[in-house]
Amino acid sequence: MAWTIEALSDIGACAREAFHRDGFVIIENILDEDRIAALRASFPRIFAGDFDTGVYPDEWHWREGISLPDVTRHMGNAWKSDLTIARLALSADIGRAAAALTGWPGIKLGQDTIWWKPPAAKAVTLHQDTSFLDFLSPPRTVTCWVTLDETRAEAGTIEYVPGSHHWPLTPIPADFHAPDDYRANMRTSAEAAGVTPRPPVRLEVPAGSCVFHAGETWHGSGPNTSAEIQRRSIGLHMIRYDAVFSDNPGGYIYRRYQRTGDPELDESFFPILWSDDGRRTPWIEAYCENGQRRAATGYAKGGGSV
Ligand SMILES: O=C(O)CCC(=O)C(=O)O
Repeated sequence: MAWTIEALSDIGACAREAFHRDGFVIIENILDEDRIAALRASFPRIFAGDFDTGVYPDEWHWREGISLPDVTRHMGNAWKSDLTIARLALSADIGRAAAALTGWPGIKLGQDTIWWKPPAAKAVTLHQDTSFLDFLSPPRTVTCWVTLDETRAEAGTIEYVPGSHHWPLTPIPADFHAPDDYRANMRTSAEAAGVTPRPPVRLEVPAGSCVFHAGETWHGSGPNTSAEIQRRSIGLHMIRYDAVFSDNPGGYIYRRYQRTGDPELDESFFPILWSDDGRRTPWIEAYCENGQRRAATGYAKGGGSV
């Protein structure tokens, strides 16, 4: 089964207000020790190419013995490869919380991202996720970023510029990994918009916490300057369940899954996590157990399988 996450079952007005005011909201302690340990155990396995399902993730940056030791390790759509990650990434409660914060009627998983920033690993440039989504209509996303270590400023935690979700959208950054100055694009954008950016908030929370951020919010992370703190996290990028492919070019992962002449984002690749009309992709629960996506006959109400 995908995980039930009690701490996310009731998103209140305060959380919604913070999300819309600042562009992000922090919710601490959503995962217990066993789940944190299980997810951490997946990291060395998947980066070594040991996949539960035998299926490669959609993106795989960093391999032992081949890649530079000081860049942030990064993988996209590891839920297709690792069933522990799938149990988190396909949780109905994460989808429901995303819907409660955004006001969207239903939520699909667009992609997960696995982030592993060991000591001495370099920065991830500040950016807006929505810049990458021109190929979707509407081009909107919301992210749940889950911590697997206690996050610390000096260990390259994620950081947010409060209120920056109201700034104009900028193009995809050219220097995503290991930029010379990871805040430079953000400052240039603020200047162009005629705003003085508020100081970035560096997230310092216990392992097993999460932060939801709007796709328009400027965020990224500095270098891990600590001697021995690992920074492992999982970002779940979600989209509206009624989003379709636009006619604009691009979409280097998502577009691979477009059927010819059909703008729909097929649930086989973009499962519905939760919707206010009771739709949830039926194969999710069985997939989380046995790694098989079998055709099912109908929608499961409230997150069960049929
Ligand atoms: O973990 C990081 O350093 C960056 C995370 C990020 O950009 C995201 O999940 O959208």
